[in-house]
Amino acid sequence: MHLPIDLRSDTVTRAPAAMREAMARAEVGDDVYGEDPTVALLERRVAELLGKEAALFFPTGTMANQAAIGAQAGPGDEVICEAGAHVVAFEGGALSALWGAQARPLPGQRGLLSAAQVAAAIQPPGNDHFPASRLLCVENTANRGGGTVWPLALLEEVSGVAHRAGLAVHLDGARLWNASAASGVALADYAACADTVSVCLSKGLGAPAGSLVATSAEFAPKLRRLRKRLGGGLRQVGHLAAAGLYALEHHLPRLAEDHEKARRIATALADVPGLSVAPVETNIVYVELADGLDSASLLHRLREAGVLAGSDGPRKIRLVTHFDVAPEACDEAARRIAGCL
Ligand code: TLP
Repeated sequence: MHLPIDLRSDTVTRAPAAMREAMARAEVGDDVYGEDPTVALLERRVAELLGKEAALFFPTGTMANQAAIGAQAGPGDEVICEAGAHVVAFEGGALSALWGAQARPLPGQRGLLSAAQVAAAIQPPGNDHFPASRLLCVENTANRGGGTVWPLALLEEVSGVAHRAGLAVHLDGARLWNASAASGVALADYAACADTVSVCLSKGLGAPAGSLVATSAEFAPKLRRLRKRLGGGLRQVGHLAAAGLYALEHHLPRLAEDHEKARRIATALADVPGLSVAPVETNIVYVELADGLDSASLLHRLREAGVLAGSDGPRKIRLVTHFDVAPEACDEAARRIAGCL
């Protein structure tokens, strides 16, 4: 029995044997006491990569994002973001449920916002009618935008508008690694645009779990306190941190391969009647379906044909490449998709 070709997400990877060995060998301690040397090493390494003074380990990207948001926005505050942003569209309503803040979602261009849009959305101060604009959230790469990469100059411009108006900026960098691999822009240059930056080890990097938020030394204790409140204070978490360190050393340099695989799929599907393939910038391929096709039944047929894909609404499917799928499997997946229409 062949395993299906799994393109649902880059989260589906399984830790390779060498990563598991690194996890088993990790020196650990109780991280709530600040005594886990491996998590401390990972936090230092990520802070350094992102050019920040501190970084804090979280179990998930969702908790990392929400702790960063909760530390910077509260009841009655407005959080400006792109309408499809993970922080508002995919985190179970946490923004309002946990923090009492409200979202100001703006329609983006492939997940990106313009400086003029952000400037126009910031509430003028001193009027009791308006919520207080407190935080801008940006996502790089923009997942639902199509794995799009923010041009650094645009990100600087947009975050500059927010900062000058007194807002904080959070960068959801679950796939910041992919943005940097695709553009050649240093991670730290992107991170410099934001006060808090979340990154994930469990997406393209292939670790089983783990995210970090990088920020200033002054801000880190506030985040740590919220992490505890959310139940994210972990004990011998060095086992997971070891997977993260392994992933940074061995998988980070390979991300361009995932981008190449995504381009292969896009190229193979480009001329297939009934499909419209969005431009591919990193490891995410969105495909719009023509009239008469719907994603739920196509996903079902694909599953029967041994391809797992995701959907985004009734007329769009998502294919994500990762290190557990070979280039030839990507070609085969494209053939099977064309055969299922
Ligand atoms: N994204 C997942 C799904 O939740 C959609 C995926 O398969 O793409 N930020 C961004 C930009 C993300 O894409 C994700 C996960 C997260 C945050 C949340 O990370 P986790 O799943 O670790 O909570």
